[in-house]
Amino acid sequence: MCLDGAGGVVPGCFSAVADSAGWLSRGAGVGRYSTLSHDLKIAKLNDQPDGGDVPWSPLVDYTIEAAQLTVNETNGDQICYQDAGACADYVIDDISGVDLRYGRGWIDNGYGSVQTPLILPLRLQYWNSAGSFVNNVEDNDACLGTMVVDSDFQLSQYIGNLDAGETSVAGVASSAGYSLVSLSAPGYDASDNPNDGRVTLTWMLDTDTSDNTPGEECGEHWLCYDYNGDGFRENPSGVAIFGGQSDDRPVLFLKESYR
Ligand SMILES: [Ca+2]
Ligand SMILES: [Ca+2]
Ligand SMILES: [Ca+2]
Repeated sequence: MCLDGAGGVVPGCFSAVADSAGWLSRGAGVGRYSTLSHDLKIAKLNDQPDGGDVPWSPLVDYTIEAAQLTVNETNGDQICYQDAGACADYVIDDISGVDLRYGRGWIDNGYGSVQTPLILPLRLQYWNSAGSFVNNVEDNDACLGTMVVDSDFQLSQYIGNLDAGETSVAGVASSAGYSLVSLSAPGYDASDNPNDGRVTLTWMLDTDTSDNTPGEECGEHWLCYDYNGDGFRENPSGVAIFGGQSDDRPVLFLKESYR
């Protein structure tokens, strides 16, 4: 919703923060001004993507206002940054090279045997110009790509004979646009019954809910999404189902493979 459809940007889409700005030194004709910390945040204004959320590349101006750059010396002199003979804003114009996308994480549900590890694909997606979520193959776990690590996952909502501790995240393998999250085989309990049942795997993108909108499970992370359409965003999650298997009956499990 950042694009207004007329070449402009919707108010509230951008917010900028600059801290620790000030003069490092001033001398005869030369001043060094520093903004040590500054960031630009682009808000997801809507929980479901629309035509204004297609990939786009903004041109950004970075402005230090004239008032910040004006110094009143004790001897009455006034020093400022000048443009065309008058105190002026200092502007770095049309900064480009940023590609903005409306993203979400997506974990597929999976079904497998209690005897084998179960792999759930986690997709790093964005909303494309055709109005679909697609895997972001440029998010490839390299450089500034999204880091997917096993300690960020949580297992909860155990159902059936599958109990806490009977399966765990055994590993994560990341590729361009997706990761494969492997859950260990639950096996059998002490009575030799299969630990069959289901568990919810959640990618915990927002572990501090204190700064979220009330009712929102996941606030500021760009890959959170309103999966159930209730107006609040959640962490990505999927359900792993482990099936029991009788000894006298062949069972086939369908698996997807990725290359
Ligand atoms: Ca059990
Ligand atoms: Ca938060
Ligand atoms: Ca929701």
